[in-house]
Amino acid sequence: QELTEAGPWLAFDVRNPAALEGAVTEHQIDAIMHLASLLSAVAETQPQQAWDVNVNGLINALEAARRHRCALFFPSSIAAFGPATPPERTPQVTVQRPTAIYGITKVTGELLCDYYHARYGVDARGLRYPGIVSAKTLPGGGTTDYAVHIFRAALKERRYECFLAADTRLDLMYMPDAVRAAIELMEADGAKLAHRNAYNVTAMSVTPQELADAIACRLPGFTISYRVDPVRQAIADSWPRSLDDSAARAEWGWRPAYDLEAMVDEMLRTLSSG
Ligand code: VAH
Repeated sequence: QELTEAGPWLAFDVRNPAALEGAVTEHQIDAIMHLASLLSAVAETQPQQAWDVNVNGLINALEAARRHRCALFFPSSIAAFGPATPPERTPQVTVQRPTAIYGITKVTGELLCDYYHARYGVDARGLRYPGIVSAKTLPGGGTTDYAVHIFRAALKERRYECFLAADTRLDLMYMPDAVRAAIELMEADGAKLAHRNAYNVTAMSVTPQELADAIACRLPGFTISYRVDPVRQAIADSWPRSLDDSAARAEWGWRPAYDLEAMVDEMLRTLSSG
């Protein structure tokens, strides 16, 4: 409800090019923040639909941006890397051979955004986000969803059963940092963006056990248990354990504001206040 009261809104399917273009012209859109996507775990249950939504939806947005001279933001992901990628301090430019369909759509998206920039001059820019943790919205079908569910379970039941193994190290970012990163990238001087599609960005590299320990420090008695989901564990194991985001820091001044401790404090405070 908070979102629908925040301003004008329209519901349509991104696979419908006419509907997407109509929204752009009706509201004189000058920048498309194209976030529509099936996430990693749910995409594995329907890979053809994931391609349709994630790639054909993006092409529709890029075409609208081309025809109406809009800028475009595209959220790539650490999922755009795969098992052959160096997993520690993953470089900005390195091997990208993801093995999950979600990551394949993200690499494809990065290449399409670069193509539309080079071929048509579309001001397309992107970020390779880590797992994003939000107090405002429940996640849907992602491999890093545990990092959101754990907070609500801790407050409600003082326990959480995690679908990833205790030592599964992944990059995470608190939602306010993720939103600010997109805005700062879109407002940056385009002439300085050597890696515009898409920048590694991160805020912390965390395991489920480390996140649980940080919560337990604030909620005495909270316990975590593990029942590993082999599908999501295989996806997580194919991703980097930590990103090198030095290119984003150098080219447009990226700096995260929330580390693990600050995120846990604010997530618990926000969810406790209802
Ligand atoms: C997912 N939350 O889990 C997304 C994200 C890095 C993970 O892309 O699929």
